[in-house]
Amino acid sequence: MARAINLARRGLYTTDPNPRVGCVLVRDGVIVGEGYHYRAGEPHAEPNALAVAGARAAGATAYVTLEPCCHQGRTPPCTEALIAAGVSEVVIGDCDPNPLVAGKGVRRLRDAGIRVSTGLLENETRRLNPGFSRRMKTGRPYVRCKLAMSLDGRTAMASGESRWITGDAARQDVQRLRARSSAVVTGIGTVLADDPSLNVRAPLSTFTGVRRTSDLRQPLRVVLDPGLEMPPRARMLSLPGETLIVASRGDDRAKERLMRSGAEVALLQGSAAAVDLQGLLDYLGGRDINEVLIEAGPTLAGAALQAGVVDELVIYLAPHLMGSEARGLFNLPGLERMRDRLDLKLMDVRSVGEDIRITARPDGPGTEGRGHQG
Ligand code: AOF
Ligand code: ZN
Repeated sequence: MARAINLARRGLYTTDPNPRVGCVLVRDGVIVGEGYHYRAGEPHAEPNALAVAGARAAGATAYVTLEPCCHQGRTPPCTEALIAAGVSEVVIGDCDPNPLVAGKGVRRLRDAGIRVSTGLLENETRRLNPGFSRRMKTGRPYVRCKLAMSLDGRTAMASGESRWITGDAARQDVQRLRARSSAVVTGIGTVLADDPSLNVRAPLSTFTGVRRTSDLRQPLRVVLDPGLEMPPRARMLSLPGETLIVASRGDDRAKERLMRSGAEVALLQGSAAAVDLQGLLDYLGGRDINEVLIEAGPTLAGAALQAGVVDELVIYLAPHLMGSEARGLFNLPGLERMRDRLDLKLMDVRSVGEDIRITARPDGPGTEGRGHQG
């Protein structure tokens, strides 16, 4: 199963909106075939592994990171392929949360006389697809919030200057976060201040497993722009990939101007100052968005954290001090007592080039029972 997980990871940047899945076929203690899902619309992990094994699949055990599908989607059901090949046992990591499959794949295999067990390396297999499982279970995406700060917790000088806080390696790491995400979300404040590109542009070698540059998808760029202030000449509008402007107030002329610049405009619930984040996640889930990356300033990052919509924080910590005039990481008004603090749980800490990357999840009141994917 560990091998199947490594295979599944080769689809990290390309399977979206499908899950990343790996499969290893073993007969008499020898691997006779292996495969993984590469792109939606192309074969799933199991048929790829079966094609390698050929006749040696008969009597083999299949280790699959996700419950084999039993429905006709863009591709035929994997359960039927495993049955036809004469596989005698299937060992599954995580159950498929897709209601078209959930549990039915296991049943179909058992009904055909195949021995089936589930839950092997379940946490690790589940971690492959935090967004896919969240969306299948709740209709909403999994949300990461990426931030870069100095050792004294600052993110921009008082002037707004912020390029660059972290070094090359950390910025390349952010490219990987973007490339695995279905959407990157920012606020109009960041667009007006920095005119960011929010695209995937690192060399192909940055993205393990991607075979051709054209297989790499540009995440949907989402700008939260309650009052529709987006400049039609913003840099991101001239780049490959789609840009979605989310407003809560409609001005037809501004809307038309933006649409002529190639943007899509959606009107969602919200006030003149902010788009409603819960509604935004429902909307993005409805568009098959699995993983969302928030790359924004302290206002949107703070609002997202306080609204309880952040599942994971990725914070790059750079070894310099920006001083007391510089701006902080989050706007979190209203915290006065120690008991008001927002607790975080550290999930991972590691060096990335000269910087340190901290992965954490909110662990405070109001975050229980939100089904974190660890
Ligand atoms: C598997 N093995 O490798 C994957 C599975 O439209 P399709 O045919 O690609 O089906 C997509 C659905 O199939 C997806 O929502 C998920 O439930 C399952 N993905 N299943 O047996 C795989 N990628
Ligand atoms: Zn399948």
